[in-house]
Order: sequence, then C-alpha cells, then structure tokens
Amino acid sequence: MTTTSDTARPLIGVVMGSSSDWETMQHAVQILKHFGIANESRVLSAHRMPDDMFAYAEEASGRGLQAIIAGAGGAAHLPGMLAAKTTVPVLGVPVASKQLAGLDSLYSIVQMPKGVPVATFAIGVAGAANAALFAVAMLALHDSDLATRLHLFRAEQTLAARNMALPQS
Ligand code: RP5
Repeated sequence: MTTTSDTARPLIGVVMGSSSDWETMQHAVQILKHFGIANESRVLSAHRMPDDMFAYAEEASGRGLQAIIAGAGGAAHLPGMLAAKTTVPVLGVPVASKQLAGLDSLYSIVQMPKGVPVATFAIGVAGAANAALFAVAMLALHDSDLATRLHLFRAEQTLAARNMALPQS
C-alpha cells in the first residue's frame, strides 16, 4: 500500500479508486494543506482491492480520522462501501468519467439507501475542493483558530468576486 501523509497524525483521509483520479482529488488535498490540516492520501479501489478498502474503513475511527473524502469514477462504489463499514463521515466526490462525464459517478455515489449516508459533492474539481472545505468546516466547529481562517477564506472570495471585471463590449 502506498500512502502519502503529513508527519502529524492524519485527521482527514483522502482516498480514490485509481491514480487516474488524482488530477481531480489533488484539489481536495490542496485545500487541506492550505488550512494546515493533517491528511493522508492513497489509492483504495473498491473493485480492485476490496479487502484493503474494508480494512481502511474498519480502522478509520481508531486511527483518529474525522472524515474520509472518497473520490471515484464510473461505477463509483468506494464512498458507499466505506460508509457501509464505518460511522466516520464519508464525503463522496464523483470523478468525471470518460464515457458519461461523471453522471454515472454522481448517481453511483448519491443514491445511498436510507440509513447509510454519504455526503455527495459536485462532479469533478469543484466537488473535490468543496468536500475538503466541508471537512474544514466540520473541524472548525471545535477549533476557533481554524474557524477564523475559514471566514477569511470566504471573505477573500467575496473580495475577488467584487473586483471581477468583464471585457468591454
Ligand atoms: C474507478 O474507475 C476509478 O475511480 C476511476 O475513476 C475509474 C477508472 O480507473 P482507471 O481505469 O483509470 O484505473 O474505479
């Protein structure tokens, strides 16, 4: 197993079905790094390595993970199957697939049966970044310094939007 992680004990796990998902999922890691959240990332395929996936889910709580951000494309069973094996919150990111542009991924992740939730985000980069921001917001509930930095992040976006210029017509 290849896992990349900060030196600190990871609070957030970022997992994905394939290395081909990294282009999308790296945006979640970038957000976590921006906020200084200890995290780990690794490939964890529901279909190609199901035993590893279940072990990861079973160990998540004991390892201190506060949330798992799980991205997958196509028959995207990874987030749902992780959620089936842990009560650590699972944030699902539909990765855009080549054939169906990620609609298959979205439907695979979002339509969980009642009782086993996966918080599902937008297809692609926006979903990956927002899943990480959502995890930051969860952690910020118990970390006032982090909450201040999250407010600042939002304020910077507001400022940038106010300063947006359109081309002259
Ligand atoms: C899924 O199949 C992965 O999450 C990925 O999005 C998709 C394609 O995987 P590769 O064939 O690129 O490894 O399991």
